[in-house]
Amino acid sequence: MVKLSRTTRKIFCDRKMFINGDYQEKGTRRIPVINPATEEQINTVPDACLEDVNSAVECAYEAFCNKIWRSYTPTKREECILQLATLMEENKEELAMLIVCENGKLVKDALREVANSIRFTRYMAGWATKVYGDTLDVSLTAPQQEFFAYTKREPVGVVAAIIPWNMPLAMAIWKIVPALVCGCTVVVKPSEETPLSALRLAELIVEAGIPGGVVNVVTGYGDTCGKFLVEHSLINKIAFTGSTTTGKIIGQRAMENMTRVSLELGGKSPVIILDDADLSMVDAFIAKGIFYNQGQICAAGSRLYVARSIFEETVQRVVKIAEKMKLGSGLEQNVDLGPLVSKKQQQKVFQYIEEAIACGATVLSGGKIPQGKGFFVEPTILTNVNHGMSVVQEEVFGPVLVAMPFDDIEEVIAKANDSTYGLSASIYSQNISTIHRMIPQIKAGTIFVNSPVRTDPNLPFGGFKQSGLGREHGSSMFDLYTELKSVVITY
Ligand code: TXE
Repeated sequence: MVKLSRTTRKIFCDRKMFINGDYQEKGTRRIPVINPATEEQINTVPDACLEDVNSAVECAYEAFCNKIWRSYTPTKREECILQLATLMEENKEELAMLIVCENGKLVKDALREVANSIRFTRYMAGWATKVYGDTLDVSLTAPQQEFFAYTKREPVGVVAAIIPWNMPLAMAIWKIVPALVCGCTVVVKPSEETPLSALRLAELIVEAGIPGGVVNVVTGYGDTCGKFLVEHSLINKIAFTGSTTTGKIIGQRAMENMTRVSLELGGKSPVIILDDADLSMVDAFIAKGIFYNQGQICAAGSRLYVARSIFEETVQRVVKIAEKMKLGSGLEQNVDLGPLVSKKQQQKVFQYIEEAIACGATVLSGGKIPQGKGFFVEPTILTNVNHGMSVVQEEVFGPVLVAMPFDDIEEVIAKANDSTYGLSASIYSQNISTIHRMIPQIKAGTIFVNSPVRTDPNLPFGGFKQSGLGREHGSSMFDLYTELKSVVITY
């Protein structure tokens, strides 16, 4: 068992929200935070009321209007953000422990999430000194006049960052840091399941020299706290990651105030193994692509298509990996798969498995909820599935892989695209010509060749089709957190 360090006390004490650089709570109701491995309540956070949300938004608005943060030179902003990365580094064990306790993931994965968040923060900090516009030739004409035209980027304003529970720290960082780089102020609403790491992050943000009120955290449910935020007239931009269903509701509401919105939504990503693939690592890559983080990853490789000639062999190799996986608390050593985040998620995932079995799917491994405490689901591989089944079409968001054989490339491209989603895809082959021919035909925001899908701070990330709107990361983030102003000087 990994030892809980001195951070234990902090994890188990009840929290308030973090507004205007201080702890605040106006409402009276609280939300329990449950450890998914033990089903025990570890603490509570406020269930924000309208007054709490208004207060956070007004503080963020005030912090935007008084221009304190925007008055920091780009270099100073960069320094503060780099300092945040340093503080995260210094507190990485505590942050990881919070993630494990609220989300259930393995300690090594939580440490990796923290490390990736630090890397992302350091990368993004550099953009603070590189916000740029263009000079443009225009074809305007007027007697005796000449024109000088240019564009400049201005911060979009107050950002509402609404984030999910699967990567509680990374998702907060992916939204807060680019917004800060661009000079925006932020109200973050973490998932009601996993509010602890975002609250701790807010403290580190102030410690890093970013003025109070620039980043605020409200805790609460989606249909109250989230809704109040989305509908608030002082919010200029909503940055959301979560389900496609909720994303559509948010998108529709955002349009009522013409609030800018970016949506990073669900996925049902295909993994395509051609018959000339190098099979030496492919089984491990397939397993990692679906079982990492218990499958609770929007870009999880959840639909496996293998050329018929190598189908049996490849799938059996993945089954062997799944069968050897040890389930347990994220805090235990040598555990491969932790619990899902909540009972609700466990039940949702299990329903997909049961429904698939009832419709004729064959279970090659797993398929059950193990006895005992914790929201576990066995790593599950299903075959003999029909392409119309919900387990093939819908985002299960759990450790469930559906494996299907294919006979030719046209067929597998059509199947890969037979989805309402278009977040990511993996192709495994050694034929560079085939790969290049397939890439433009697959409708996905990110394609990895001979690797599971990963993210990189410099690599734009977002989806085609119902997987979302907009691209996070890299310089694409300027389109999310700035308004582009065109200026023409007549002389
Ligand atoms: O997601 P929601 P949930 C998928 C995954 C999962 C399913 C349900 O398939 O099984 O969604 O999970 C807030 N206005 N993903 O219910 O509802 C909510 O409080 C404003 C995929 O947790 O999308 C939380 O902070 N906000 C996904 C956030 O939205 C609202 C990651 C996400 O919640 C709201 C998570 C509303 N009306 C789940 N309703 C991915 N693709 O990464 C909810 N929220």
